[in-house]
Amino acid sequence: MATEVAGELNDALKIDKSATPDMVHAEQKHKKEKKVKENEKSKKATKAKMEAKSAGAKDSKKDTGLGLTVKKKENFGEWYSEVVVQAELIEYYDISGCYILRPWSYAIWESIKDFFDAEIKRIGVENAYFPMFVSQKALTQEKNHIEGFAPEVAWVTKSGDTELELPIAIRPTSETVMYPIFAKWIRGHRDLPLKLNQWCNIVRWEFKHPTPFIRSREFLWQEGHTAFASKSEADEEVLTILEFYRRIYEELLAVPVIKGIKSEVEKFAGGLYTTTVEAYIPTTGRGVQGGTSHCLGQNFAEMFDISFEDEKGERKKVWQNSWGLTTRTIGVMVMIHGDDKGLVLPPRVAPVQVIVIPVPYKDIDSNALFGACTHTSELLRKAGLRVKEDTRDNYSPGWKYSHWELKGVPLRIEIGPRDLTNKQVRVVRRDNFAKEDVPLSDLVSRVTDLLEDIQSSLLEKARKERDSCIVTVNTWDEFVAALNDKKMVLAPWCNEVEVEEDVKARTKGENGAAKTLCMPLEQNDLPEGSTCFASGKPAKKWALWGRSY
Ligand code: 87F
Repeated sequence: MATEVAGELNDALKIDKSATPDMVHAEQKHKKEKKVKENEKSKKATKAKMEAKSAGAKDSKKDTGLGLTVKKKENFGEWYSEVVVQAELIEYYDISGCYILRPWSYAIWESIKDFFDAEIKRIGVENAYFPMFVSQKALTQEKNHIEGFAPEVAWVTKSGDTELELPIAIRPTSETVMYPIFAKWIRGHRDLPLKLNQWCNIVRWEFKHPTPFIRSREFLWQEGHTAFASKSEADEEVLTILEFYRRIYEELLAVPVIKGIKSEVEKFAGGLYTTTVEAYIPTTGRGVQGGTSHCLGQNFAEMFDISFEDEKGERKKVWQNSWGLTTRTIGVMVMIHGDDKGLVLPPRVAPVQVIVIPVPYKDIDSNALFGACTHTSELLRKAGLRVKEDTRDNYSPGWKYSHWELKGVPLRIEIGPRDLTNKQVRVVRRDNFAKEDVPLSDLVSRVTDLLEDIQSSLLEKARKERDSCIVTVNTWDEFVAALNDKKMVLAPWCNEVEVEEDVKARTKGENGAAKTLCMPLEQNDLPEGSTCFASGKPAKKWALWGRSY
């Protein structure tokens, strides 16, 4: 199985020989220069947005916290900014591109972390922590790797008023931090495989417009770095990790993704090949890279002299992988499931799965009501659910409904005097607002079922919508039409660097150019004689194209 898939990866890599590293790097350099130019434009837009935001903060709707002032479909950018703040995921900060992750979003990150951490430990990966500072020498050791990214590296140049003798970089990723140490630790075949992961923050001084979770200058991630004696072991791990990433999106966040291989233009330049999970935001029609799992080949082993003595006493270079998943996951989930009332959280990652709200009526005995709320939440908590009671007496039940809807809690339980009499509770779903009365005797099993149903119907709904936005085309005209219709486009492709560059140039507009998102691992048959939609040359693969974040 592993070799079959590795063969598949290799096939995808059989691309035109004209894709020299120089060309790829020239393209990346061009990309960065363009970004720098965009900087000024983007700064102005941010300022205007922040001003609008503070003006908006004064209006009464926001003061009372009673909901969003914009609709998702009408102004997606504004809607997103409002949701992340009002749902208490994010607090803004006075450095552009840096955001505070509040407990509500940090808890979601912890769910992702708990899942992934357990899975990688099962396959023998160990956690470690390496410093956040990189010497200039180490950072620039592997030139291919850093060249295109150089403008995004942040440097420490001073301590107090004194210039440092040599500037020190803040890690934008840790290949160059870890690999000199790998060279020291790996001596013989018994030191392999070496499989390390770290949970940390990194800094990339992006010049594109920042967006909470999706593109920020500092973010949290995990980065895995592994070294093997053989390529086949490395190939196999690349796909194992990619499958964990797919499961994080689909099973935890209820976000459908497509697994694939990046084109030569889009892959990590320092590596051999890059695999990815790609998500799609229907409201903007943009693809979004969800996480990448790279086979680095022996490139870094060469540069950092990471070698081992094999069983025959011969010196060999190691085969390496690196893989990363960031807090962008949270932004993708918000964009896909959120609605005009705010966040919609999949139960598996919701910090609170059930909110219990007492609904007092006139001068009814509120002790009995509060007692019923406590009893209800204890029953559910004992069943392992995350439950909270909102018994604050300075807010009305209606205000609380809106508040917890805004925060995306999957289920709300309302308990009023009539429910006390009938030994039942009223349960309301966040995803479709369906209401039902549940007898206390059925509480745990019904609530558990409902949470599972919400989890699966969020994924199903998102998948249906995503699938309806994938258009298969064969010609350039069909391609352009689908792209302008905010679709992702599946097209037969010759897999040539110049052709991807040409498609980018021809689709460049206000909304950014189209690029390949990936070549899906699951490939439909390419009929005999299929030609590339863009070049007319023989097609080698189905590629997924789109505009992206
Ligand atoms: C920005 C500045 C400097 C991305 C950068 O994807 C260097 C880089 O190397 C850089 N932005 N990258 C590629 C990161 C590759 C790889 N690293 C480990 C991952 C996953 C985790």
